[in-house]
Amino acid sequence: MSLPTEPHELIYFDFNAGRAEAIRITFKAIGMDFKDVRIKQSDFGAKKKEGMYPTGLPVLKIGDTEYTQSLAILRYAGKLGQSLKGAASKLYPDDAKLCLSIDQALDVTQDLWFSFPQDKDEEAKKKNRQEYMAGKGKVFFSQLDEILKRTDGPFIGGTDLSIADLSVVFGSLKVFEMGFLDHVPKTWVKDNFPALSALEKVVDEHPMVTDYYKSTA
Ligand SMILES: N[C@@H](CCC(=O)N[C@@H](CS)C(=O)NCC(=O)O)C(=O)O
Repeated sequence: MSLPTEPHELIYFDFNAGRAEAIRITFKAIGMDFKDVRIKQSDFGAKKKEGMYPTGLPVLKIGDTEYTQSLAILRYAGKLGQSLKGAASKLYPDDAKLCLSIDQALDVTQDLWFSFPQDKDEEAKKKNRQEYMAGKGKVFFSQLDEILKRTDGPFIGGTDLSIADLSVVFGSLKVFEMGFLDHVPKTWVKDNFPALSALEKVVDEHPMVTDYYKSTA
């Protein structure tokens, strides 16, 4: 199967983490031509008021059709790579059991963010985030840690980098580490789940990731 030739446009915020970064890296790794559209946070509110992006970003436009849901888009990118040769073919492997762990990790992160406290009141936000990270949030991280430790590693699927590693690292770990989350220490993951921090290091050093950042420098 060859890669699609219809124009692909991936729309997200202008930062190198969050829900679209794993998709950007996967598209690059499989050689998929796409337009990387980055919206400034300050412009987003006006676009929402116009009725755009009602369920948030990222959005993948293929031709005139808009697709939402970051993990569906990420799996699409991973599946496109399956027919290629080498490491790109293993990003979303054709192996049901391996994909059970990969998909489990992806869905755990979706639950983590779905429940993450977002109160307008700063005191309530602080209290709820601290409680969350000591309770349910920690349970989600424990699940990720357990999934990672199912194999001898270094990746979630064992020896090969997958879309789950990219998503866990860029969609979750970096978001903590970059200090986007008020009232949660940047070092929270490192302090509580060193194995996940070690995953971040091997992902950062993987040629697919370093090649991607070289290409965008
Ligand atoms: N389940 C959706 C959630 C999308 C989502 O909430 N995106 C955030 C950014 S990471 C957003 O756009 N929030 C602003 C909004 O929804 O208006 C997905 O995974 O794509």
